[in-house]
Amino acid sequence: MPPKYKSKQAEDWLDDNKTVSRSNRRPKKKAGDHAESVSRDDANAIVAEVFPNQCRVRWVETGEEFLCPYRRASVWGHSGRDLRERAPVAVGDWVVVERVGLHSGIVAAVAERRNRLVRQAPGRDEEVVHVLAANVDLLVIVASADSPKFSPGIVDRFLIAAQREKIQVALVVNKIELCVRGDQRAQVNDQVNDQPWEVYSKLGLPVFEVSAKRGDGLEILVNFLRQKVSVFCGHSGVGKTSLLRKLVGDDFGDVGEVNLVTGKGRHTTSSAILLPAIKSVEMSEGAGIEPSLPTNLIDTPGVRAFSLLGITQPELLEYYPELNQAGCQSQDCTHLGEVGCAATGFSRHDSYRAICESLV
Ligand SMILES: Nc1nc2c(ncn2[C@@H]2O[C@H](COP(=O)(O)OP(=O)(O)O)[C@@H](O)[C@H]2O)c(=O)[nH]1
Ligand SMILES: [Mg+2]
Ligand SMILES: [Zn+2]
Repeated sequence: MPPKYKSKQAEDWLDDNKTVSRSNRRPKKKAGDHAESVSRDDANAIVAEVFPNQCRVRWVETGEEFLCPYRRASVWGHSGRDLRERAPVAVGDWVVVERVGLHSGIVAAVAERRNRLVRQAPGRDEEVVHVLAANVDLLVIVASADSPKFSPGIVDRFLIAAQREKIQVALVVNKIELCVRGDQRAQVNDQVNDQPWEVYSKLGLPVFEVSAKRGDGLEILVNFLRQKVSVFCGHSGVGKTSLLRKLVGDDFGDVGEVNLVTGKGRHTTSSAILLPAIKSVEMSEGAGIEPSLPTNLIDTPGVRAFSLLGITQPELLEYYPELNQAGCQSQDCTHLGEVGCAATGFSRHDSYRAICESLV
């Protein structure tokens, strides 16, 4: 049964008024009220997409997918976390599905999570969060070399959020074919400037320069993604979906526009979606080793940033080690306009200042 949407206008059902009021009526959790978490080994399916009151799950054994409702009472609050989550399951959650008939079932329990990527739910009070994805191995921050111009600000927001959750990060710079190569720049400028993303390699991040359009760098990237669960994030228009199409193969429909199960238009602009696993046959080609884990990729349309809730200015500064090593006059320089600050002019200084200002 396809998901039914009550409001055509609501771009994001998770944020519409009906959902808000419904969840407000949810009885407050009492101590000991949490549903029991199960172990990951007991789970038999993974959540691929979340809808109101139901989700698309992928059966681990067969890879078969179907929509199933979740029993709110048994899955809600399973994690016993500090912040309220606006949906009881998230993409990437391992779940126990009780089969009902051949092609349906009910989510009866959710396994304990390893980690989660969280954004603040728009239009909701501060304590309600949207878990965009759970149990991820890698956050792939996608940016473009040009169109839109490379922006450290958005990269840093994703980077810091992932590092706080101890999730490994990689930076993918797409549309590399639009970029003037170093030797050509030298002719124009008489001086080779660093690309604005080179600071991230210096910080120890794996950086991949690719072109979804021409195919440059995709083989190296897919090798890196092998057997991991990776979430692709970044500014809209940088080419996430185009890249994922190339990596997974073209047969998965219009991600971000069309629901894979129903073929109907998606009514959400900000929910994650787990793509079909990259087939092990393709993955093992040439390598000669049969991988034991599938390569799972998650697309995120319309997510601008993750929540940096609770981060303080000194903590933020820890993510900018190069500013602290700039050689400012004062050892305790916050790099926010002090006399004798040497950090101005660093490529990530503006991004640091902007995030700082948004914390106040
Ligand atoms: N020149 C160039 N354009 C690209 C490349 N990859 C994607 N695009 C274009 O960038 C636009 C946005 O791509 P899309 O995949 O929808 O971006 P998303 O919003 O990040 O998912 C589309 O017009 C793509 O054709 C690339 O490698 N080079
Ligand atoms: Mg997209
Ligand atoms: Zn300074």
